[in-house]
Amino acid sequence: MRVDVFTLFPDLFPPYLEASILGRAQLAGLLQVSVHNIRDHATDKHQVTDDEPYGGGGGMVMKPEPIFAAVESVLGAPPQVPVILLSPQGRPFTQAVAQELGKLPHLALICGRYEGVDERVRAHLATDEISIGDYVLTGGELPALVLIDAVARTLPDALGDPEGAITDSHAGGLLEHPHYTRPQIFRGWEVPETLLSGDHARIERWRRQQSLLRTAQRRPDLLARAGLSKTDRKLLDEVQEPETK
Ligand code: 9D3
Repeated sequence: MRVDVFTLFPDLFPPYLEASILGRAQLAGLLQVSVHNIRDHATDKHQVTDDEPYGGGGGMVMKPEPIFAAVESVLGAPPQVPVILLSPQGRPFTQAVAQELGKLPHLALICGRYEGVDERVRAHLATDEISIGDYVLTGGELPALVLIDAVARTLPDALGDPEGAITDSHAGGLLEHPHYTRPQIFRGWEVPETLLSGDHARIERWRRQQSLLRTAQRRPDLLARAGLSKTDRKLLDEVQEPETK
């Protein structure tokens, strides 16, 4: 999969993209991320990329020309790949969206800064607009990294762990069960006895039960959409407090 990122802050990308799973996916040729500086496509002598909003008001707006020039110089005019604008007004990013984007061979990401980008970018260059959640960030760069990370994890073989992508939290629709490693007792806090039993059926049952309980307590919205089997319902009823049901 190929991803072209367009930003005023290209230096923010390499350290994260080169580390860990994303770095490995790129070295393995599964993922190729190219980062392009929008400022390189500003045509005036001072390489200006923002300007005051028509109609007045505070803040600055990203000019359309450098963004169109940057995207079209890399991808042609009009671009033949999906062009995603990261913006607070976009559709919510979810695991389902990550999986949908993971099927594409190539996509482009435009990161906004300042108060926003000129509406003509949204209307005539972007083919999609995505937000990563309802909180205010400084620009689209962190959202772009979040999107790349989540999409890369959906690529076959990207995790070097064939089960990783399936058992990931959210991929299965429920929160994960608790995890423990050595030591067996840390500051007097013990690992649940079931996990030490060696009884794999019992361990799986306990994990499923914990997963259901956590989801019920913390994310009832997820539980409602998970479609519990009769067995799941019984497991949950066994551990749930009557007043939380
Ligand atoms: C101070 C300006 N804001 C008025 C409430 C509007 C605003 C403009 C630009 C708020 C944030 C930003 C920069 N954010 C993004 O470009 C962005 C973003 C985000 O802030 N939250 C979640 N997802 C995204 S995707 C892009």
